[in-house]
Amino acid sequence: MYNSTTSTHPTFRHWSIAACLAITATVMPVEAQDRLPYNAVPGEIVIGMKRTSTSGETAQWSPGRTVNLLSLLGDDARVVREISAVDGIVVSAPSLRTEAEINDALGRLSASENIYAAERNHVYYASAQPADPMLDKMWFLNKVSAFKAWDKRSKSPGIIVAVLDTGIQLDHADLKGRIWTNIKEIPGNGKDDDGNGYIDDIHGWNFQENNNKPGAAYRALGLRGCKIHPTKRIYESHGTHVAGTIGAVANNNVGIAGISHDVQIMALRILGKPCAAGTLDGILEAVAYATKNGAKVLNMSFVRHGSPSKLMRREIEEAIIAGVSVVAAAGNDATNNDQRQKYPSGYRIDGLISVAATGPKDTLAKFSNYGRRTVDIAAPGHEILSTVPKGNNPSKPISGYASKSGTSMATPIVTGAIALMRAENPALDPVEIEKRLMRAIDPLTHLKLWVRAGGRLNLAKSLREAAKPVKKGNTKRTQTSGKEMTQRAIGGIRIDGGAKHTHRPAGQQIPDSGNISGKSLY
Ligand SMILES: [Ca+2]
Ligand SMILES: [Ca+2]
Ligand SMILES: [Ca+2]
Repeated sequence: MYNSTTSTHPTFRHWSIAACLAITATVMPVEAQDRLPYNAVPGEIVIGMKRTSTSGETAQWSPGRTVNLLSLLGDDARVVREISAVDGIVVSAPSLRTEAEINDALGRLSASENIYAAERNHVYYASAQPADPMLDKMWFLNKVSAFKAWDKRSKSPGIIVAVLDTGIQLDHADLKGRIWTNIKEIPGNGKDDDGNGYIDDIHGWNFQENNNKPGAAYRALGLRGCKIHPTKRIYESHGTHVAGTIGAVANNNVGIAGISHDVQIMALRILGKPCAAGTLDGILEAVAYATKNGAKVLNMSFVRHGSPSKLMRREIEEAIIAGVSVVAAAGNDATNNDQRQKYPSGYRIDGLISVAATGPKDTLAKFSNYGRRTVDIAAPGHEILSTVPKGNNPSKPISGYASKSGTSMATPIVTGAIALMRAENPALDPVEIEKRLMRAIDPLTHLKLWVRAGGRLNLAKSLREAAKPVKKGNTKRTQTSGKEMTQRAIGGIRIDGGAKHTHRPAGQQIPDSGNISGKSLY
């Protein structure tokens, strides 16, 4: 703090009392979850002098000139404090009220020969509060205690997350540097350099069209009944939306922040035209590809009603045995999955986590499927803001944002949480990850009826659970474990012990009766 008796700078001496008072008023702790109601301190201007010597100590700012300069800011302008390290001062100018008045004064100050710059006193936040302008609209971050979690860990740069979905806009401004790159493959030489069976697979693979372009396709607009619009075309957006929720770049002053601020997203395009559908063959190949090429989490925001696939079950089991966590959407039919199975979320395999969706009031979203035995956990899935490709240029999409609702949107929130957990404690296998994730929920009475965990994801608690050391040989069932399956011989995988039917009780309030915008695709 400025002290008038020891200052070597006579210019500031007579403003010292005002400086002390003002400092008391402006220096305040910024809680991690709070934001100030302004982005610059009202009425405050920071003035920095030009450097006139290499030491930077000698500001050629005479007292007379100072008075003249400050008079530009009004009669009641006063120095709030000195920033001696940069030969500068903070000035309060309460009479400058409008944006135009402030800009005019800043312009005239900056034109002065001795002043290097005059600027608004902008507010910055601790890194756990990312500087992404759309953060205020991401209601679900507070709900899952993301800000608290990010104080502990916000990045998982070594973790590869495979997104099995539509294509992803690989050059989206908020996904820059977050798309996995296969460093063992030389791009564009027509050879399978790493011998993994895929030629020039740099960021993943397009299993829909069997090529190395897993970007978001510009395709005919889908209509009801999987018909397509005769002329109108659109970028597919589901995969980009999922990818952004998992790992959009934080602190880049653009758009949103992903659950993990640094992660590698492997783009595996298994869904596509005509109605954002995929087929078993592509999914099997994609699961195998992800497993062989280092993924630690698979995001499966898609679903099929009806009979299970033995092939897919085996592929998922093998992925989990190889150390890959699998996260799958429960589906959006508002039905009981214990009675009417959906896959892949319905495979009752430890290490595969099926996800229901909740809304801002922490109640089950009205579209969400549920099942006390076959749906594991709930996470926010209503009006989730994330990245999407936009525009009408078929060769270059615009980086956009949109809100979508669905268990497809809840699933990547859990996936992002698992990426952070796996970075926090690399010793955890998928079975252990699931146990700890289920244990770390916020218990909610009404969700006991709908999901096995009886609650909603809590990111901060999940990270705390993840940090605990692994107890060797601990096979005790967790309190929330209700899969009641027999242990298989290998890898902690359990097989289905038979589903007990549960019904949505009559009179139970159906939550989130507000408008659900965006398409609930799966
Ligand atoms: Ca290859
Ligand atoms: Ca190659
Ligand atoms: Ca961002």
